Amino acid sequence: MPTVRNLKSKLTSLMTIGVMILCCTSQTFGQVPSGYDLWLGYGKIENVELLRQYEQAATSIYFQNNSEILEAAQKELKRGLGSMLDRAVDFTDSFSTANSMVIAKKAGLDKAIMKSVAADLDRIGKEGFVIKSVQLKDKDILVISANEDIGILYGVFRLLRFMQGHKTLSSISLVDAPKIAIRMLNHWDNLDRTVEHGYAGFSLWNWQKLPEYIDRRYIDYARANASIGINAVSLTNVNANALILTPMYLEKVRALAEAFRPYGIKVYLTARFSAPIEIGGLRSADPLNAEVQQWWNDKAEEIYAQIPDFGGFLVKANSEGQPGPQNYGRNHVDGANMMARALQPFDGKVIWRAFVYSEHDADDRAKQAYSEFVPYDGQFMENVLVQTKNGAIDFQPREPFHPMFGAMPNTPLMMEFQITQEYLGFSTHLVFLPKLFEEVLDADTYLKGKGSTVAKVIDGSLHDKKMTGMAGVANIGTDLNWTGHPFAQANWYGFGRLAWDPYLSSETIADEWIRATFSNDPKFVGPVRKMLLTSREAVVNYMNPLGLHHIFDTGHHYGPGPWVSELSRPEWNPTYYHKADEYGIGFDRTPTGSNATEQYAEPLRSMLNDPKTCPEEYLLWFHHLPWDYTLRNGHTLWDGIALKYQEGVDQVQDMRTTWKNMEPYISKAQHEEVWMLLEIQLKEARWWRDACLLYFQTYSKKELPEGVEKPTRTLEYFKSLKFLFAPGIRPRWD
Ligand code: GCV
Repeated sequence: MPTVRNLKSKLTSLMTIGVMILCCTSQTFGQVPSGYDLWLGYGKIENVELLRQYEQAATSIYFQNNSEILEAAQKELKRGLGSMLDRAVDFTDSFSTANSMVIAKKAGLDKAIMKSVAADLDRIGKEGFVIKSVQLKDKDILVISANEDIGILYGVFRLLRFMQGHKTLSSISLVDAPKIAIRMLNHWDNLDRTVEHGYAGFSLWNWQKLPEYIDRRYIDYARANASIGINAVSLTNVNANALILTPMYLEKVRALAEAFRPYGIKVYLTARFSAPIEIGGLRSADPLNAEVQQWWNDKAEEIYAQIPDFGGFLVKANSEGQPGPQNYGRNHVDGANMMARALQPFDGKVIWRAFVYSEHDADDRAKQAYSEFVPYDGQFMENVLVQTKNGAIDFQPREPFHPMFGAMPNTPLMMEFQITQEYLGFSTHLVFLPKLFEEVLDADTYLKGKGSTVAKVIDGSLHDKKMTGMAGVANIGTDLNWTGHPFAQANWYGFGRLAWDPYLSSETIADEWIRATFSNDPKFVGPVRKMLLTSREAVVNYMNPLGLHHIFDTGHHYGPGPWVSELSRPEWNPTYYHKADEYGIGFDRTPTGSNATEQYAEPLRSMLNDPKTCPEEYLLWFHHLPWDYTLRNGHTLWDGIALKYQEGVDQVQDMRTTWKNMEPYISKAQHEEVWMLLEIQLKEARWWRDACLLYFQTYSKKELPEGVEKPTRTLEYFKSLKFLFAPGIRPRWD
């Protein structure tokens, strides 16, 4: 049996070898060193006219710096401008009319400047900023101002991005503030540094070297987050280990919190419900037991003594075998409120996850979270947010929005997106997720009439809520480029941008990211933007077209497994979800089936209930239909499914063609890296198409329509594939 020490040293040597390989070979193969910079590479400005303009703005920069956040902002400006202008940049701390740029909080602004920005400052709250070209004594001065330090930091990052996008500064006027309060990354990082469903190496958190050793990456991670407005991170897996709450780990958490604080980021931890037993020596974790309550009160006090701005607890309880209040005959309100009471004196939050389903409940899994949580609306304490996945099953390539959104008007509902690509081809497939996020946020719940979008639930405007949040399950690890696939950086970036403003378009986000990361050349930006924007539909087509879902291979979710039917829990089997038989395919969630549609408001409910009005992208999510059912384009359902799978493969081919043509605009190494990944993506898209069609064909008994390539392998071959060591699941060392 491997010992813990054994395991640690194996991990360390594997990582060292990994880094060595990457460093030695990255010029020709694998990850490209410049990928480390993310979207903060600040490439030199070559355009003479722009350069002159930016130079002019940077001639004399008044920067009022008197806090660690402002220090971070100033350093970033120095770094960003220095790199883009290719010269050292200095600051002055004495204001004069000779300044070309003025960066100061409201309280430190010159009266004349103040006049020009006062009204803006009044409407941007604590985290917003103003960037404006202001005329002073016939001279244009670029002003960045805010009410608080953090607004200045966000403003600096925005100005730099503005320049990275090669935009002109003349008459610039940007006034912006986040629309969501808690903008958070959820790391599913284990204490042994494996990452559940992580595909970019090991966990960033080097628990063994903390608290003394502050890895440079912690700072760069914080910079990247702050640049897109992320202000909260939960460090540990929701499948939690209670040890993180012990003194030995808390001092390490404190060191991370201190590293992140200058970037406006609060640290949260996942709290294992049974911690009072596991590390507290109690015999129970019953939330109504006075000793248990006292244990959590004391724990909160202990944490805040070390980390005064600690964010709070993220909790997965009574879900997939995790302990929770139901183990003691109590409910989610009892559990969440017990922790909320402990955190309340310190302004801490409880983020209680609604990802629950039970094998003992024969009802449709898609209905269970709603049934379990909606009756508790209004009963949670004020510092509790209920975190709900975007869809009712589990981060599928496409899901209808979760019906809980909008259905709990008296409870803050926090969105949980998954940035790591558990069901989207891992970090090997190029899939631009802001397109998926945007689709969910734009979806209309109709709960308060037309236009009651999910975005309005999340930003609190639908039910007038101040406490709001959006979380993304991080796709970040120790890989040189952080996210495995260089384009997966766009998903981290895009998540942050949408958490800041859930109304941003995926097109804007793609455009910003491409320019900041690669190039401003229109011959590159245009085609690559188009490639990003179609990539999500491609993955839906070659994995789960027309509303099919959860037909992934078991546990690791790598590749297709529609045939899997013998797992112990019914709702873990793909056959539970597609229900293919000789008659047809799909899950009947209308009143003739599970009636999950009743959880949606009218007129959406009726629209979904009728296959003729149900959007076709959700058809088999809500309906079980015959193989010869006629789709809107006139194809039979069987032909339509087959053609969609083919379309997905063709779209990946197109992505490759696009990328091939991009060779002149980026480095050879950058090009090669993505090219190799697209090759794998194409291979795996074909695998999905062939395996699924061969399997479903055993029921449809129909030929593949014209235009669909014939599989070159048998169904038995695909079924025989086993992936004991697929990434994202805990490695086995024996
Ligand atoms: C962290 C899915 C994943 C699990 C994950 C769970 C969750 O079921 O496969 O690995 O657990 O979601 O979100 O809690």
